[in-house]
Amino acid sequence: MKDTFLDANFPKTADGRVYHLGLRMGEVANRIIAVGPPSRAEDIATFLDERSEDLFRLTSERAFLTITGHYKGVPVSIVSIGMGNPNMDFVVREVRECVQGDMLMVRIGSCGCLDESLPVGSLVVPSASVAVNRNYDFDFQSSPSNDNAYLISKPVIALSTSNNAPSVCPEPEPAVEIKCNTVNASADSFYSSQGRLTSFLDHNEDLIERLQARVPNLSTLEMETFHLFHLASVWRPRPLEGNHLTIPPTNLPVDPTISPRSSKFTALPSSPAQAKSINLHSESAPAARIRAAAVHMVFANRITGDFVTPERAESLQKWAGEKVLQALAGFAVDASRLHPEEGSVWES
Ligand code: R1P
Ligand code: URA
Repeated sequence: MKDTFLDANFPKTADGRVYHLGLRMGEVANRIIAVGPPSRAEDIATFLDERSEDLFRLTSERAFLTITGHYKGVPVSIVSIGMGNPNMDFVVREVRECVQGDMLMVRIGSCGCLDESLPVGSLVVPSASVAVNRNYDFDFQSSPSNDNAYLISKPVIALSTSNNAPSVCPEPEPAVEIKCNTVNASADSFYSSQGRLTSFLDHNEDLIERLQARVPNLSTLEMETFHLFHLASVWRPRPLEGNHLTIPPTNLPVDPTISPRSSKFTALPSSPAQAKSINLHSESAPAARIRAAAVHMVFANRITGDFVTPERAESLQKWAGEKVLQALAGFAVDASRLHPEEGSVWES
């Protein structure tokens, strides 16, 4: 860590960069695709309007990658978040601090599928998700039964399925089988909490059957969607002192690697005159909100035991990426609910 951070509650550099993603206001757009690996982010970024070398790219010290550009003229960001609910937590909370107005976040992630009829290489669009967590109070060393070894939460719904939010369920095409309106389970591990058997005392031999019995319409298992849906449902705009957040003008060194280096992208406020006072919570505007959705790519079918080929995985993530970009860009959001273009990295 090379930077000086100012506030233990929500650490930021003097020029407003958040601790783990390295972003600041104006570098991430209201419409966001969240993916696991950086290669998926780069694959999807090939559909953006800009030439690759002209896109805003920021890699944080913690390896979160943010790419910001336009899709058919609409500002979008693609964020590579790594794996698991803790990483999703960093992303949702820190992006939220860096963008004014609504946040529309769609996760495109791989999953294991519990529906035998859906082959690897299919897409699933869940409308709800439950959390599956290892119960650390359970006696893993000597319990004779598996009861309560895993905690299964009640479902939280995707905000895409209600209230004028973007539909990310694409029209069916012969090339890709798609199933919508299923239920997902987000586990706190790839192995034990998804019922995979290894050499550890996990008490999970019957976990998949238990999940299927407990959760109607359960279709996919992965590791981030529940937390995205949950945070979207519990976020409320926080009144700030004086209703304004002022980004101080500093040129302090920061850790993130930002490209392109020489363009306007690195020139966010650099003189006192350019320092912006952003009105985060105007009383006249309806409260900002987070809308969340997920598209799951079936990489593993847990019933048949099949696993996707690398070629199919790559073509599927590009196909899904383009469909989600279309859905996000096509979803109308009033300009008053969007981050101001002026001073942003997507300013034309
Ligand atoms: C496990 O292999 C990872 O793959 C899935 C899981 O949620 C977990 O992050 O998602 P991604 O393909 O988006 O990483
Ligand atoms: N990602 C997961 O979390 N589980 C799978 O089975 C495949 C991808």
